[in-house]
Order: sequence, then C-alpha cells, then structure tokens
Amino acid sequence: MVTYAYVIAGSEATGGAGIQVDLKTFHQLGVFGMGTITCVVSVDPKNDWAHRFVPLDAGLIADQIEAATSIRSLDTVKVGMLGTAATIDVVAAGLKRQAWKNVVVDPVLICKGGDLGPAREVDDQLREKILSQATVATPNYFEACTLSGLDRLETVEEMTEAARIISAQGPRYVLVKGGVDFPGPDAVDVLWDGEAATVYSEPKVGHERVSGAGCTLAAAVTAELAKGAGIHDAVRVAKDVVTASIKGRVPAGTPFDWAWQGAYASA
Ligand code: PXL
Repeated sequence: MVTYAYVIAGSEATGGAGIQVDLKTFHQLGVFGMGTITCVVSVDPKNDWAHRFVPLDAGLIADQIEAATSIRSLDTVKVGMLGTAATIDVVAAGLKRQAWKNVVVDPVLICKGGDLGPAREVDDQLREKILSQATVATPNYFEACTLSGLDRLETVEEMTEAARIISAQGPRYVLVKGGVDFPGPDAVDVLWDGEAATVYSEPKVGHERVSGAGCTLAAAVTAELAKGAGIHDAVRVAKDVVTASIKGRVPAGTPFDWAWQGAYASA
C-alpha cells in the first residue's frame, strides 16, 4: 500500500532548501510525496546569495491545496515556509479542509542570510493560525528562541524549557533542532512529548551550516509518521537520515554545502 505525505512549502530553486528537499526526503523514505508551493525563493549569486522572495497568489495556493486534499488516504502534512500573512491565512483555512493525523509545522521565521521583511508580524500570525493547528513543531535554534521568548539555549534543560513553552502554544510534540548553534561538540535535538524530554545527539559533522538539514529532519519525521511510526521512532530515524545527509553533503559553490538525501539509503 502506498503511503502519502504532503508538504506545503516554498521553492528554493537550487534545491538546497524548501519543498525540493522535502520531496527528496519523502521519496528517500519510500513515501509518495505531494507538494504545494507557497512562495519562490531565488538566491541571488550577484548579491552575495541574498534571498529574493516572491509569494504566490493566495488563490493559486488554495487551488493547489484543494487538489491535494482531494486525495483519499492522505492524513499527514508538513508545513514549511509561508512567508506572508496572506499565505498564512490561506494555508490555515486549507488545513481545516480535512482531519489530519499528523500536522508537522517547521516554523520557518528567518531564512539563513535573508531578510524577509516584517518577520515579527508574520511570526505572530504563524503562531496564532498555523502553530496552533500543529501536532508536531520542529523549530530550529533561532525559531525556538523566538517562539519561546528565551534568549539562548545552551543546555538540554534550556532546550527542553523552550520546547515546553512552544508546546503550550498548540503542538503536542516539539522537536527543538540544536544544529550548529547549540554549543559543544554534539548536534543535539530535544523532543518534548508532553511528559518528558528525549535527547537525540550525534557528534557534529564539522561546525558549518549545511543547507537543507533542518528541512530534511522535519520532512523525515513527517515521512515516518505518515508510515505509522510513533513520534520517538520517527525522530530516531529522522536523526539518522539528517546525519547521513550532512555526512554526504554536496559542495554547491554557494555559501553552504547542501544536505544530500541520497546518503541514508546507501549508508
Ligand atoms: O531552511 C529554511 C527554508 C525553507 N524554505 C525555503 C527556503 C529556506 C531557506 O533558504 O528558501 C523555500
């Protein structure tokens, strides 16, 4: 039987982030990937790889959501970059079109190296209308700080506290992705499941950011949940997938190497 997973996210044309990464990750984990594009990010090689951001028309996003949610047996969705209040409104309404078993929200607030304008207002809307509908949230270090109001996360206890605060805003499960921003030799992620924290830790593979790592981790959690895994098993597999994708990273001639979603299958 085919398992479907659906992603509502932005396109990043180099394939180093966004919906391209999500769909590659779904495919790698044997899940039929379905996708709706919310916005287009074109990095600018003439301007230090700054992000050029163009939101799609709300009606076009609504049409895509209508098409995708008309598929039978779809019960799992990941939400990535939305970027504007209008997009948040149409996606919030679109999510209400059906019942979901898993709504994984990667609360993309800041693009690495990019300035997306009134981030604060969009941040508040995202929290109110999208995060509130999430069953799982996967904030990175900066998103976890912003959404929790904590200044910094330097210990597992502080990551747990951030996850607890974010969980109170809607999602039953919160996975805080420490990445290279968490101090120390290990890449540490903390899952809060409403009762306890589980720590997922692997030695850091270098100390440079790798583009698409956060998207890969959240998409892998989504794919595993779609297949019926429990949250702890889903995160365990996702951690292995993202570690393999970073070890197998692809030099791109851009400021950051790309995570490679082909590495886990052959690991
Ligand atoms: O990694 C965050 C992210 C998500 N989605 C899109 C992006 C980025 C960062 O560049 O471009 C489309």
